[in-house]
Amino acid sequence: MSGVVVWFTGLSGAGKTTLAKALEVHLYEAGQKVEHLDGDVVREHLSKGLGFSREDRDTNIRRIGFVANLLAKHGVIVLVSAISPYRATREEVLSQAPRKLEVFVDAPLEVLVQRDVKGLYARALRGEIANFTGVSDPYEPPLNPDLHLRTDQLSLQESLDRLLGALERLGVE
Ligand code: GGZ
Repeated sequence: MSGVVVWFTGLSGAGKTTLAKALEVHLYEAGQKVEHLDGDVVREHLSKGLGFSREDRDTNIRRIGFVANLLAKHGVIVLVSAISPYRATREEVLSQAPRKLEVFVDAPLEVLVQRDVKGLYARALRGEIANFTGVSDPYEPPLNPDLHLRTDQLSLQESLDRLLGALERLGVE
């Protein structure tokens, strides 16, 4: 049985990494083969040296997509958490996945600015970070995601339940 690519897209601080980690633990404990590719982590290794221009972001996403699709072809459930701001690039890489779930991790910008766990929004709003997604760089939301999770309205457990339901509908128990 082929694996699945679960692709979490959304702004910085929306909850992509948190959700992917929670799902990873759950699936691992259920005995599934699971891998997590996180944008932040990939940028320290496979995508080291890339910046945040459109070209560099697309290169990053194509690299992540390439690895995710390879793993998924071998039966792994691959969880990707990356802003992946450009719709066409997401669609391009996901069109090559054997099975996929596109998950839009969403919260209003005001909430993200309030959360600002890493202080990045404050710095971006002061103009100290150029091309910051949602502030000074575009984010193109999915038009028809498989799941749309409003993390300012759902608990982590509620989001996890929806993810597990969507995986079940794909035949992953
Ligand atoms: C967006 C940035 C930027 C800019 C640094 N714009 O929330 P984080 O901090 O920990 O994760 C974000 C990460 C974005 O990497 P991705 O690989 O997910 O981006 S993309 O999919 O667009 O390639 C954020 C931090 O890097 N960060 N500068 N200018 N996020």
